Amino acid sequence: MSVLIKGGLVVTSTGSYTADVYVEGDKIKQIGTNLEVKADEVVAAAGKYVLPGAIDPHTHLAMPFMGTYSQDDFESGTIAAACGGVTSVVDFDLQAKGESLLEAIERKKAIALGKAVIDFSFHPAVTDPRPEVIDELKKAIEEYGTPSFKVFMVYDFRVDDYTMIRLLEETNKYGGLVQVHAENVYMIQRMNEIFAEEGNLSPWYHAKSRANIAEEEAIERAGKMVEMTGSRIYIVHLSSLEGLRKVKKFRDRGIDVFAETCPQYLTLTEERYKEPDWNGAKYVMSPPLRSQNSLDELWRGLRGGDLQTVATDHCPFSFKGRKDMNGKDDYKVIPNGAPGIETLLMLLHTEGVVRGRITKERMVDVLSTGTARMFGLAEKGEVIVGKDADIVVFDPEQKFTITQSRLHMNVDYTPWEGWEMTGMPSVVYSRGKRVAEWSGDRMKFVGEIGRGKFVKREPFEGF
Ligand code: DUC
Ligand code: ZN
Ligand code: ZN
Repeated sequence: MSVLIKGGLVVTSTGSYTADVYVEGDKIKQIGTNLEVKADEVVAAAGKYVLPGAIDPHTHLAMPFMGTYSQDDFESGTIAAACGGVTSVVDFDLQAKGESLLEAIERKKAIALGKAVIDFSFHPAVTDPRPEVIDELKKAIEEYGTPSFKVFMVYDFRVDDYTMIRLLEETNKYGGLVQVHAENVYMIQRMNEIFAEEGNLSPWYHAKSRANIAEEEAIERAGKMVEMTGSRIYIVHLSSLEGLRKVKKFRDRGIDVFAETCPQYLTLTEERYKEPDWNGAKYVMSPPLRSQNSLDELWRGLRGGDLQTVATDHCPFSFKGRKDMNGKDDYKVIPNGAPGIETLLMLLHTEGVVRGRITKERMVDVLSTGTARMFGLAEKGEVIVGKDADIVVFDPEQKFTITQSRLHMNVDYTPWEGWEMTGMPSVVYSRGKRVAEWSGDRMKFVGEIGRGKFVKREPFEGF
């Protein structure tokens, strides 16, 4: 199978130029002007962008959480991803008690293989840090192809600071990267007690119980552990102005604190928690949505390079049946998470590029090229000869109104219902195969269930 994409604007993280892109099999084979090659499929791309497929390095597919499961599995979740222009996901793989990292990886692989429509990898999430698990990190980095490891500073499955220090030491030795959900669990616990005594239990108090200071403190502590060990760390879903200031402070001193943010923190504010009739529950995620000040500062951090990636934290629970499964009386029992895997690229383009907050080249960096480099996805993230043909032919003028019924995620709402988008994928390729295309007023999945493969990633090489 071969594809010739003719006359599009190839967007890279450092610049853009008009060219033809020729794909043969899984790979990008040639890039040039007026290429004289025959292809099975020819795409006229004048006026369109040729982008590397987005990589979502933060998803929770088919994950057990808060007494239920995140609702998208590897089939519905990756179909939605493909329809949004996401061509790889790196999903969190929560280690169960007593499991080795390899067992956790093989268990989740069995769940994903035969279902995923795009390529995938995993970040093992260390929840049971037995000495033999710490010893296993080297193998996970060098042999299993999973060089990044998630730890939580909150939730029942959190790790303590000693464990984080040990993980930082080991990953530093072998080329690994620790990713951290940074919130101070005791500050949150105390705020929960105070709000319970006051009878303040609506979704608004979810946000107030997980105040900016809880994120700020945890980042400070994590950063100090990095300073102590000389290692590096990646803060997932950074949400607050105060958290970003901490990240900057470390980075200005040459300490490798990297950070990701998510579309929800770049586009929505805590005002959403005030929506009536339990609607605020739709936005109950951790960390919570913040104020406009934080939102504005996150865009500046993205533009200036203090934030290196944008990911979704896709963890969907339907409004009816899941967000209310434990009643409507207490924010603490609402399953935490929101859908977003399908709306990543369109939101970054509309809210970022069209509104002049970032360039299209920076968008490519934070969604694809930088993400591939951060997480060792050596074959992904750039439209250059030799890489996997994970390509989005993107129409920067195409309008789309975000509407739940036109999306593919297995959930009954989207936080961006009614938002007007400018710029949508025309065609999406995953390793040279068409997986999604624009069709009338929405994206249509045209790929093959189960074609996605597990990708072994390379050790961290610096960023
Ligand atoms: N936060 C969420 O909102 N959902 C999944 C896990 C997390 O950390
Ligand atoms: Zn998290
Ligand atoms: Zn998450």
